[in-house]
Amino acid sequence: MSMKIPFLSKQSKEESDSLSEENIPNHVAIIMDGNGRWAQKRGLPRFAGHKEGVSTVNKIVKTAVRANVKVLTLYTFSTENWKRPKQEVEYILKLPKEFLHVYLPSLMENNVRIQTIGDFQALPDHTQEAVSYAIEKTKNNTGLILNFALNYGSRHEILKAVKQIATELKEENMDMDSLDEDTFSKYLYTKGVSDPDLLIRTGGECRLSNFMLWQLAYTEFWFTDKLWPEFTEDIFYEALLAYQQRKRRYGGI
Ligand code: V0D
Repeated sequence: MSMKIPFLSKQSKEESDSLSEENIPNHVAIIMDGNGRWAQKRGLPRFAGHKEGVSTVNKIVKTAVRANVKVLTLYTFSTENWKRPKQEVEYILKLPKEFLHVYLPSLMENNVRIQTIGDFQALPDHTQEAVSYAIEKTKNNTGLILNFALNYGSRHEILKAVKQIATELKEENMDMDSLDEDTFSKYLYTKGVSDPDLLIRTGGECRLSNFMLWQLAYTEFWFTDKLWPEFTEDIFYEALLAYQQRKRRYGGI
């Protein structure tokens, strides 16, 4: 007579293939790569990919709300993106206004609060105005924090913190002994929000590209070849499931 040895059975405890309501990552950060390539593959201009990417943002925000994620950080524009052709940069910097014109009402309905990280003042006035309006409008919402990384670069963020701290030390507003990791974190754009639990990068590259270097120290990484405009609710669930399976795995040791 044969008997299955429980701890060798196929359905081991880390293999559960359905998403649990427990252990949803608090904070998910996404590098939304592959928009230009998506368009070029179809013989379309790159901006068509960015436009399609905007509608994917809307879908994934809704999924994050439904999954009860607390913070969703999206890498929309890096400090390196200024090096792209002028026309492409100009197009991209109009997307926040376009996005908000279409989706702000549904963000309000979903109780979503908009925030940003990055060098906001260096963005064109029209971009700042559209985003500031949405931040103000959603500031009392208590649901998902939708955090757009706009003109964000992590080394710049860290250097800015170091310079501010150095000034405070020099002016004797801080003493060196009180400077620890928690204090340092308060000088970053992300002050007040927890570190990401899960980082997703679409578009097939497996690198951080100057994104949240300090904040990602303990984060689970999940990469997919899917291009951002092809990213769906199902793929998002797949990433959440992978996260939960990893958690269960070392929860078991
Ligand atoms: C282009 C894929 C939404 C990534 C998504 C300015 C590249 C579409 C926003 C947005 C961008 C930002 C702030 C806000 C509301 C919406 C956005 C940029 C690029 C860079 F308050 N999509 N999106 N911003 N893309």
